[in-house]
Amino acid sequence: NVEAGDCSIEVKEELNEKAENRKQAKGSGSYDIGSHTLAFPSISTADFQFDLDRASDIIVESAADFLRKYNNLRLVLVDLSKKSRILSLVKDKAAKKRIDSSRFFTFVGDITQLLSKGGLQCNVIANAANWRLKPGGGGVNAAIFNAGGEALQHATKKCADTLRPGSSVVVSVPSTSPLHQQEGVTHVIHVLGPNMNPMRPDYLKNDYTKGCKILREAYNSLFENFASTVQ
Ligand code: AR6
Repeated sequence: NVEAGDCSIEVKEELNEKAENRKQAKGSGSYDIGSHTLAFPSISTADFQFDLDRASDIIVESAADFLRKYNNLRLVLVDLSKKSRILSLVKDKAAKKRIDSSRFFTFVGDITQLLSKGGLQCNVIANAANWRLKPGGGGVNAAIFNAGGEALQHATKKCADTLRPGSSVVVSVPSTSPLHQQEGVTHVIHVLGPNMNPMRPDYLKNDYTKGCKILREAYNSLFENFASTVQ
């Protein structure tokens, strides 16, 4: 577990003891649902062109493993449109696996406006980033950096310069950021997924053996880093 000020990279330690403490906190009435909820987009399935069916299997399996390990944390997969195919695939597969829908569900909305527009409190959100952690570029990355403003850009730069595929980095969102002030977002976790788009760096040439392995690593890293934000 590497901690560097307001950043933490690749948490690997067992956090079961902390999970136990959180369970007790819940009982004592100090439970804050927002800080126990991660909202995340489907990593790699738009600009990075990863196959939706394979991605939905990985999302559901990774989420199920995570929920078994941490029993008071919530995960929410977000996409912009009611017609989102990844949302319906994940919803169906999660239902078939009988995953508790109060702890893992899908949500239609802009991940940067979940509280103000959707009434959904999620203090931690994930970003489908690029390897340079550069703002802009479209997709959810542009939306999150726009909403976070310069404060988020600076905080991100302090944490890391680059990401390798399959890894993630937690950034504490400064209280001066509109994302913090208006949406109550305290942490953004930047994640780099596998790339199946020939026009983007680290193109995997349709190698889904590698691609699936990297996507699993990306979600594991994201979810463990989320757990590490809940002390
Ligand atoms: N709120 C919620 N979900 C969104 C939003 C939003 N505001 N915007 C997009 N999505 P993508 P990738 C969904 O392309 O495939 C960037 O340019 C979208 O519908 O953002 O991992 C980076 O800089 C899809 O389901 O990420 C990288 O270079 C999901 O978010 C590259 O794209 C991910 O779509 C990463 O590509």
